[in-house]
Amino acid sequence: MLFRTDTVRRSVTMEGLGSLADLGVKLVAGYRSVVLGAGAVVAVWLARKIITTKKKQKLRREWDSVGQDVVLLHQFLRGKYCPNLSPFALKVETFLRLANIKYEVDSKSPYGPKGKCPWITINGEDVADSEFVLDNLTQRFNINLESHLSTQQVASLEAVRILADEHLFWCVITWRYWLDRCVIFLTTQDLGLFFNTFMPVFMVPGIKHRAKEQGIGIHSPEEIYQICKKDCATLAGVLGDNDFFGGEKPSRADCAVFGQLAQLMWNAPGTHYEALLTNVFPCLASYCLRMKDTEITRFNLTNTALL
Ligand SMILES: N[C@@H](CCC(=O)N[C@@H](CS)C(=O)NCC(=O)O)C(=O)O
Repeated sequence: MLFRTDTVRRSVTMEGLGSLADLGVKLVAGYRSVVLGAGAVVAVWLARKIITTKKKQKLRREWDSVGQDVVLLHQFLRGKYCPNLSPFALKVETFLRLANIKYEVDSKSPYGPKGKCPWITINGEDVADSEFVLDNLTQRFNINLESHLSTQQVASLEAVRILADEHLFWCVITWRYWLDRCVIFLTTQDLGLFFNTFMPVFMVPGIKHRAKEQGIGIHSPEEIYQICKKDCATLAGVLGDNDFFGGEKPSRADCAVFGQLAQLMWNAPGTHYEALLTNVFPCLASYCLRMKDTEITRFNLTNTALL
């Protein structure tokens, strides 16, 4: 009995030791694979970090190579009929031309530090948001496109600029990307098969969501059109008999208004939105052509509307 009990006890102890050893082996193996897995994750993360840093350094060298006091304007690719699908990019480019500032265009990195297009690099400094860009350049190059205007006129033009940049803009993009599902817009660009196919897939829900958040998206398509029409009526009223919003010469506000109106004039062909300029408020269509002929020539477009 004693012998048997002893054997059983011993075999129980041996078994216990065996499974403990198994457990230990399993733990070590598990620990090893966790360490290996974590190591792999860190290695991939590091490799990505190094590649991105190297890429950024290469881009930075490219951006800096444009030279001292030359603006590098980061924006989307040229359109077929209008220099840019972004009204804010066209605003900045118009300003650069009006102010006679040397610049080059980069379309490889259109989204800047604030995640929006356009932005600029000048003398190694990045500036994002069209208004901050214009402020920066105005100060840096001592530009004054408003020397012929009174303080009151400049203030009124700022209100006009806000109407264009912050209100008319929403009508245009809500119609372009959500209501029209990018259809007409894509005919005005050379974006290639991928974007032609997938742009509506992400833009329609994306802009619908943003338009609802902003407020314009709660209205019906007809109401949105009427809001756009009222904006155009206001702009036509402010323009009156003048050649430009700045009077006899284009001012800083003209850059913004032109950027927005150009989207209706050249990026909505054959639509009731284009007709707002060409039929309903022809003074705005003439204004766009005048702006184009004044400073916005010689763009390298694939079509001829702005050549
Ligand atoms: N307030 C900005 C607006 C710029 C802006 O909204 N850009 C649009 C293109 S027209 C953009 O980058 N959208 C991309 C996004 O919002 O994700 C400016 O004046 O530059």
